[in-house]
Amino acid sequence: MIAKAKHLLDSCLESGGHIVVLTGAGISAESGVPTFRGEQGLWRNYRPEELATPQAFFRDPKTVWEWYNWRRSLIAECVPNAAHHALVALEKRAAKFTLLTQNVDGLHALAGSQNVYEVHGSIWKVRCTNCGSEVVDRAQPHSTVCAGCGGLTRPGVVWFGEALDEAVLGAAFEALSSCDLMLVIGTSALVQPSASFADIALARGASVININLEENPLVRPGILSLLGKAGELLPRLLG
Ligand code: BV8
Repeated sequence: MIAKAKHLLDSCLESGGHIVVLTGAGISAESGVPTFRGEQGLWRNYRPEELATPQAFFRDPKTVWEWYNWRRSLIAECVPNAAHHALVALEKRAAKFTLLTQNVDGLHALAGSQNVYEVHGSIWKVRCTNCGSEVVDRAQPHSTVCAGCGGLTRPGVVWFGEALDEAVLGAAFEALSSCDLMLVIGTSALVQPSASFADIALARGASVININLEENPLVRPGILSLLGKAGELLPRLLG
């Protein structure tokens, strides 16, 4: 299977095709960042879907900020792994390359990836719920009071039930509309609209390679799936 995937990748690189990559929490797992649906995904008996919502935040901003500050302090200690670095090398070799990530940890940019779209926002961004100002702030823990207007601040991420940033989603659809090869890496492919990106690429006639530790809904005919760790498979795929 990996030989077939390698052939698809090498042909796309040789023909100057557009490679679009979608990553999920699984690509950061080997860096020590807990995945959403793995056993570490639970936090003090809460489930992410219960905390990562505007309702949960406005009902109990203190608890939600505690969860984000815990994640920020944990992610601050994490460094990019071989999978992140492999994508940096791939971007340098590709004629056209777009990286869409569901992750909010910032590890792709830290590794050196350039054309990155954080479709679910960034845990390092903080937005005021009153004046809307948004800053990148790595202070630990982050103050919940806006420096500008004194309003309540929230993490600059997209919660369940919230629309993705229009410009970012537009850029993602734009990239998918000209995609020749799509790599989907480390995602349970359950969260919409990212979970539908592979189908958009297929409809456009692109080839799709799914790299994940375990089976996900993308393990199906028409998609080439490689099951295993991204940190091991990606470096092998890129030779
Ligand atoms: C929206 C930011 C509309 C916060 C996150 C259509 C159909 C059904 C449902 C919906 C739909 N449209 C909307 C919904 C509702 C919802 C949704 O999809 N719900 C799901 C649960 C059914 N979607 C939304 O609400 C989205 N908004 O569509 O808006 C709209 C329009 C107009 C007006 C209003 C609304 C917004 C979704 C964004 C939610 N925010 N994160 C934060 O991070 O704190 S989602 C969250 O899940 C993370 O971003 C995470 O990345 C994402 C997806 O999870 P994964 O990345 O896949 O992570 P997971 O743990 O699940 O899986 C990891 C995988 O890696 C596993 O499979 C594992 O096997 C593998 N793995 C582990 N280790 C490795 C590995 N693989 C390789 N190597 C390894 N070493």
